[in-house]
Amino acid sequence: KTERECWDSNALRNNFVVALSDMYQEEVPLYSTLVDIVRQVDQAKIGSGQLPRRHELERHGAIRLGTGREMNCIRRLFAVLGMHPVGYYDLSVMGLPLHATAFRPIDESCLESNPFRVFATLLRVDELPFEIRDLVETVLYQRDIFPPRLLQTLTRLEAGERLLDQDAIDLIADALEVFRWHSRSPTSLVQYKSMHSAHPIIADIVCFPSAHINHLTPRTLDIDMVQAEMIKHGLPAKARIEGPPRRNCPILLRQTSFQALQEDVEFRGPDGAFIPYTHTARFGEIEQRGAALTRKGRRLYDDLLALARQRIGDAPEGSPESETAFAEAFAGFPDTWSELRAQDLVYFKYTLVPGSEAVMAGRKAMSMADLVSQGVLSYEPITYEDFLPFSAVGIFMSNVKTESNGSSTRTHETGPGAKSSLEEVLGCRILDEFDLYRSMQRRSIDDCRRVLGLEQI
Ligand code: OOG
Ligand code: NI
Repeated sequence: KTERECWDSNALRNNFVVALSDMYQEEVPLYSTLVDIVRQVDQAKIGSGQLPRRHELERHGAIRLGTGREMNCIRRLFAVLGMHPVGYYDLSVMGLPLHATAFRPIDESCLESNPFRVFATLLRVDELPFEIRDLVETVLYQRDIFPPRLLQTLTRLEAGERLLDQDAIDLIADALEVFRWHSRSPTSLVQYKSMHSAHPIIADIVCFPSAHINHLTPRTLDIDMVQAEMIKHGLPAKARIEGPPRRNCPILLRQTSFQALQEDVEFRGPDGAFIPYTHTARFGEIEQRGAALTRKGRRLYDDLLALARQRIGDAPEGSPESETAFAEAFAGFPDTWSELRAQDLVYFKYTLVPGSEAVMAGRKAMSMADLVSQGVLSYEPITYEDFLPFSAVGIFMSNVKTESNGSSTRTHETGPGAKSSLEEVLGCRILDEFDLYRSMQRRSIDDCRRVLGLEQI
């Protein structure tokens, strides 16, 4: 991909995120409150310092789709915005056949420019119990959530046409339509109710005529402070922050949310007229991002999380017992950058310490350990750009009012077959997040090696 194209998609993504965030502030005023709280907390945190450049507009969103065609068109749209599917998430522990990927920029410079990501979940309709499948299919196959002009623009771009100014403006306007909330449902109240009682998420995915954004999440520098502020402002905050406990060296992702809102909606009644009802799905979330873990680090994280959960047992979420269990379990995860590096638990970006080349004195090879201990290279953790399936499930669950009788609950086929079926729907491979972090680290090492004139590090 050329520099120029990369710049274009960065500009498009940036404009799109601003427009989407504005739209969502109007749709969900509490999101606006949350953005204000985050801004105040982060400003207080850095004092007179400067926020990292990419931080100001950093957001992630989430959508839920009903058909393979929808997922495929979403992939095409996000490709134009410089966002590609990374990571496979199996969400079937929700008791529903759901799987997901995250669309995000992959190049370092694109991430730096605007790291917008969208978690996109697909309902695997074929795997639904047959009592509900027919209804779901009937409703889904009657809708088209994409404005025709948008699909035409995507086809033109894919054929190599360039985006002129008006095209870009139209593209962003049309893309917003895909994610806009509609309080009027084309579905009948009876249909809505039967889907809702099978599982509220089915009703949310199927009954509304868009891929409505269900939350938009700003990133904060201090999630504990934001959580405390949310409670102070009377927002219905989740009891516990998902992810690892607070640490010196932040890793992966910590997230919290406020509960979904009950919103006024309208469905068709028996005589075809609209009747007022309510629907609960959209919520607000915040996140704090830490370092990307290596596979080894991730295994340790997963083991400690399982250990904590086992110790917690039935203790309520957020209770002192459960917080202690978390803290004790995670004491097993090293908490200094040098130890995390020595044990190969985190990915790092290496840079040359200016003026340190003298140490080299014509050498052709030097180990990484020596280069670091002799002060030739310094390192900083690479930021985790992805999601955590357990947190995703926690967030999902905390926003579902389950009056569902669990009849749709059963186990679903998972594993490599499921991932390749999502790739087939997308029409492209899902990138592996570990590979991406590893090559970022490798590139930084190679750059240093070349400048130092070493054959090998
Ligand atoms: C997706 C939840 C996943 C996160 O931050 O982990 C997510 C959903 O509720 O549709 O956004
Ligand atoms: Ni989220």
